[in-house]
Amino acid sequence: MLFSQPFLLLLGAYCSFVTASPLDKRAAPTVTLDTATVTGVASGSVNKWLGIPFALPPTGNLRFQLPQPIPTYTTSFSALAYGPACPQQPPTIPAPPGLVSETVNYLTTTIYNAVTPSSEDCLTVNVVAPATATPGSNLPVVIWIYGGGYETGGTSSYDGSVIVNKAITLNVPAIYVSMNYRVTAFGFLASQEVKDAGVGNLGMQDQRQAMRWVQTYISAFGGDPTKVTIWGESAGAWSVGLHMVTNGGNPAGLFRAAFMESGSPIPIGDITHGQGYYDFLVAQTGCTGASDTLQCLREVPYATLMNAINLTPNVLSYQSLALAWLPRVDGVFLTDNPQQLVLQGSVANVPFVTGDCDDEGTLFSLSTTNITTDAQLQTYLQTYWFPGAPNAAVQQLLVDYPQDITQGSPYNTGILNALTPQFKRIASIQGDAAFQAPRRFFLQQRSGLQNTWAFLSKRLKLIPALGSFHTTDLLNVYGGGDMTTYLVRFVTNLDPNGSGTLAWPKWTTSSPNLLTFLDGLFPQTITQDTYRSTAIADMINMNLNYVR
Ligand SMILES: *[C@@H]1O[C@H](CO)[C@@H](O)[C@H](O)[C@H]1NC(C)=O
Ligand SMILES: CC(=O)N[C@H]1CO[C@H](CO)[C@@H](O)[C@@H]1O
Repeated sequence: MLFSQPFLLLLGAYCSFVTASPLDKRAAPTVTLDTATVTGVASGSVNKWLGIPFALPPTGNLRFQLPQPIPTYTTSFSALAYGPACPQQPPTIPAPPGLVSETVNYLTTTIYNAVTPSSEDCLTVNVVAPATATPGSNLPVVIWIYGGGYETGGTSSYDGSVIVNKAITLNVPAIYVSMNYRVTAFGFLASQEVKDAGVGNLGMQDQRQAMRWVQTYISAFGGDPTKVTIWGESAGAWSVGLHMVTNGGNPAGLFRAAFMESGSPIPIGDITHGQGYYDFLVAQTGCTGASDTLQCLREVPYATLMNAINLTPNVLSYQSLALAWLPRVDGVFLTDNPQQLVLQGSVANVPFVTGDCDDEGTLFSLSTTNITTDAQLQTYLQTYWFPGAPNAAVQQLLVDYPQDITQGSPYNTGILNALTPQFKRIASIQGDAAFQAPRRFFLQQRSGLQNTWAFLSKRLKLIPALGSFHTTDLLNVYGGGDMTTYLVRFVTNLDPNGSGTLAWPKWTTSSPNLLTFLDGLFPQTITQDTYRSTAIADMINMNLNYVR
């Protein structure tokens, strides 16, 4: 076994679900929403309401339509179990030679697999509150947005009671809300037709609708709608970044703080850049020649549509994070490339935290191990990452990220983990392109204008080939670790600091501090966000200039 016992225990803690103790004799909690009584589950120190619909089912003629609010709740119901996840596009897990089977098993059994069960009728929220909360408690609220590359993910994978229990223990009680949102083509269909119909970025609109639901209903659970933090990981953190830049940077009262784990505002091109995938679905589902192809796609059977979607690239296929399905500039939710919006100052003026894992790119580079030469890598970057970039610009990146396994990712692992001679180099490029460069860019643009904190997780560095890979910080925050402490304090006080934890100074241009999580005897330290400075500066410019 290459994995340590604590690592497996951490995984177990992450993957298991906390259920009500048999000793729990409290009566089932209820809340009143409009004229309906909603019954939840009493579980230790918390109450949970699971699977509450927050929009009409996006099925039938509401497929590929904006989420429709539920006018009023008039019929009482029980909210005892998570609703199904939205339709999932399962990733194809690559298993290049040299990858140890434990790693492959981890990837296939956890978050990188599709969440089940799933259904098109999936728009539900979950609320976890301290058992003592009542209407009028006015507790801060944290809204969780899951990741999964905008192609998978569901709320049932994340146990919010870990967060609420930590908040109770630290005497900063808070309420946790999570929402399902549509992913893959159901949430991010993109084309001229979609733009003309005004139905772009539906997954983002679902999130937004759930945020409006919180405004209307969270006080019934004991929450304060003026004290909402939005929080997400991976595609969920990218989503938080997009909520910060939409609507001219006006948060519209929906949130007062933001917490991003592996994600910041990313470079995104026009919605018509998705036309090829749209046309592919039209062709695969027999909609070619229809007078209204969008309406035709609404009417094709679910299985037919799903089979077609599953033929499109996923987050772990060759093009990896150059995603087929993702938010795009639709003129409505996004009026411009999010990074241009940042430059224009279209940013919610709220305190935020943004952080990364050290080795963000390793996982996404398992599918490109057949790239073995500089020329192939240049073609790959010009084809998928930076279309239109001149040769000289891409060649500069290859200088910035040299073919030297000791400089690649997993970082600081010397000659180890080189699955192929180019693997660590590609991992470094992809991790910076999608995560670290957008994070540093966002902080450079916004620090001094609003309170900004940043972190870097170097934990679990010894995982073969992957190092401190994308999602490893989830084990900390959903394992009730030190990051959970910082999170709940931030949600409550708009400052992650407090007694008993290492002081986390703000990120500023003169002192770009990173709270750095480490393995070993000294679990945290403060480091400076100055590594790979030339390479990341060039990457920031590539992201701004050549948008997919
Ligand atoms: C690597 O394999 C993929 C298919 O998985 C293929 O599309 C791609 O062209 C190959 N790349 C190289 C450089 O051979
Ligand atoms: C609430 C709190 O303790 N905030 C502290 C967080 O850490 C910074 C930097 O050390 C202090 O300046 C804050 O007072």
